[in-house]
Amino acid sequence: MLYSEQLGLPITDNRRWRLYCDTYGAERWDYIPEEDIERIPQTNFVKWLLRTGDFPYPNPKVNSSDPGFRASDATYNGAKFFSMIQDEESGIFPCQYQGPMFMTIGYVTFCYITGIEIPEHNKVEMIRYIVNLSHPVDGGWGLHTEGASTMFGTVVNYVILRLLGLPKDHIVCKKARRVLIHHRGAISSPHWAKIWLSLLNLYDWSGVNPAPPDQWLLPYFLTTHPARWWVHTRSIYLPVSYLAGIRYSCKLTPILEEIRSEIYVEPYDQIDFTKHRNTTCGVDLHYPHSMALDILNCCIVFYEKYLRPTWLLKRGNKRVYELIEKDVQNSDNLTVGPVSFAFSAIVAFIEKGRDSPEVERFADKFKEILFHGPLGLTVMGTNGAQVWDCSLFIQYMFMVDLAELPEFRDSIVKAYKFLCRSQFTEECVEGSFRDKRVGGWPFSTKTQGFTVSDCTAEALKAVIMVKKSPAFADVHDEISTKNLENAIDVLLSLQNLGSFEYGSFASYEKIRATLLMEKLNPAEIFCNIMVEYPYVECTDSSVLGLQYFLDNYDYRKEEISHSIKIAVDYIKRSQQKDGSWYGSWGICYTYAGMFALEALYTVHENYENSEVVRKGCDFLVKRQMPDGGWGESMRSCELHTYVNSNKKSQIIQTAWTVIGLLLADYPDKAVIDRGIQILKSRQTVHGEWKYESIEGVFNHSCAIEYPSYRFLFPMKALGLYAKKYGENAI
Ligand code: LAN
Repeated sequence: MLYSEQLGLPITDNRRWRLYCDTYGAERWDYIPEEDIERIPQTNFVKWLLRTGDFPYPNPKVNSSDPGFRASDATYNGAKFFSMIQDEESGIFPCQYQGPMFMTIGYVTFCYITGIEIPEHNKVEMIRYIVNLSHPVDGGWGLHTEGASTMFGTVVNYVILRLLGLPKDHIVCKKARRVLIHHRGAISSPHWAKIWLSLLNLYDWSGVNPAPPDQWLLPYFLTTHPARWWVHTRSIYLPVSYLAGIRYSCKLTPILEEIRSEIYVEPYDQIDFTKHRNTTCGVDLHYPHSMALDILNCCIVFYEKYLRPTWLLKRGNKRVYELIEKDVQNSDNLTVGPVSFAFSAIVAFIEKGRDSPEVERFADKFKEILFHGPLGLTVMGTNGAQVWDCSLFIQYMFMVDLAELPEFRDSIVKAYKFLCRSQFTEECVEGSFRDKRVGGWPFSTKTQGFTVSDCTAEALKAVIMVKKSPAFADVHDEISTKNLENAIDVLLSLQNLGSFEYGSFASYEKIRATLLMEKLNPAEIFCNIMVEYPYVECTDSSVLGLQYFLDNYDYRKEEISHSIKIAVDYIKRSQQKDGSWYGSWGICYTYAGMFALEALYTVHENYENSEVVRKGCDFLVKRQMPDGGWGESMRSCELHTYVNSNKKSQIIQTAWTVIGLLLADYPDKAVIDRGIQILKSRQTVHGEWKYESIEGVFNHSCAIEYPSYRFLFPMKALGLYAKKYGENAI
């Protein structure tokens, strides 16, 4: 029983929720009137997700309890199940891309400040979500859904609950307050929480470390110029600098006054906020400030207080708003992610007013990042994972020889057409500090507008697979060869050529500034956010895409070969002494290990002929758990050392490892058999794999769910295994 149910909290009627996905993959939930329930049927995905009944469970090809049930049957059943939850209209695989517990505060703050009413059904479900994810022991909230309670998680979610109407004396609030007080109250919130609280007039800007808008007036050649920062960081600090510059706080209301009296240890009026710029609760402090940052902050505080003329601040903010407008244009309002989106929306409100079309548009676009699920409604980590999931689905279906079966044709065509529609066809507006993007692919949707290196490479490979298959001749023309060449141009332009990171790929852009900029990371809770970094997984995927193109087309052949060569050199260089690779976007060494081994397989390196592959496999094999599978904890990402999951293995890490070992041609089949056994035994009769544990991560500290992974990777592992061992497969 869910915690919200135990507490008797209100709940909406799940039969009334509908999810609409448009052709470009935007996902919007709607709560329809009761009388329309029969008239407007729920999609399979919604029936399955919300368990509202009559989900058409596929009949298994061979029943898993049957003694003759083999890995190939498990692959088939898995693929069958997964294709049942594809959205018929758009071809995407919708999912609640959740994990971070600091996204919803943006929506609630925006609505509170602007006075926009949150619909009652949203309120009810947002409260349910937060309550259901409170920590079972202390009642606080973590940085992410599976983390221990932190000040950041607890303070922002507490404020949300109170603003949404949960009374102060509710047991959930009482427990959360105990956590807050235990950690010295909201003065010890990390930087981002202090910003949200200041906007809500629950904290004073004098206690927030500075983010001056004037830095946007500096010349770009300076290595610290904000346009050289990682897209997420610059997109967030852009509107934040505006808000901090004018020290914006909303009007103080009775409810805010109440909250002020609840989240601090001492009375609000007696707090000297200037003393707490650097007060951060120990549990939040993953990455403490450098001395350089502290000194710099002192100088900026002095500058802002005594030196900066008002006209300069105004000019800075004017420039910032121009850039926000460009960001809005380039991303159909979404900006790169929900955090920057909410801050930008608040700036638009200040600039244009409540009734402006700009603010209306922001308010409307929130619907594309809010997602309902069995635990309730939340703002997701991005506006979805559409392109990424479709790319992996198509590829893996081909790799396991299922794509060309008539029963899967429709699914493949839909996902493929979605990818064809999602490639960028327009450049960003001039002067927005963005690279050429025509030909690239994003992680989520075309309208969001940000190229990601590995998403481009994986989508390119998926599209070519369909284009090369005679079974899909009728849809080959959905995308031209020229478009594929454009993708290659984008990909090649993204490769880093600096001496340290030579040959690698970062996430959205080339590395634009020295990695030493990290010394100025003000966020306290995240690592590696200031600039782009070389990522081994992004480099691996790029090798896959580039090599696949090279094998099938005749464009820029020499440059592509060279690019692959230096990328592979980077992959080898980034292997650690013990044979492992650190994973930045999945948990953790098993994820990066699989990607690296697949990239090396692509260039024909295997256990037999490559020392690097041998070490990579041996590292993973040593971590096999007594039950025969693999399981890694989020602690791996934080501690930078392999940490097993509690007690039993996980399907996700088992699948990742098995894929790596299979592609590396690891010689001991018995090791792989045991992993395969785990994947088979954890599958339901219908071909489903149930959620076990969170799969993804970012910035070393925050976990995020990839709901499609528990279908995609086991399918790939089982299918590759069945293909390789044929008669000898179990
Ligand atoms: C993502 C999600 C996808 C992910 C992959 C494509 C898997 C990866 O290989 C490259 C990086 C990328 C695109 C990525 C970057 C960071 C994101 C956008 C996220 C992990 C989802 C949420 C996260 C974003 C930074 C959250 C906002 C928080 C901040 C600390 C700025």
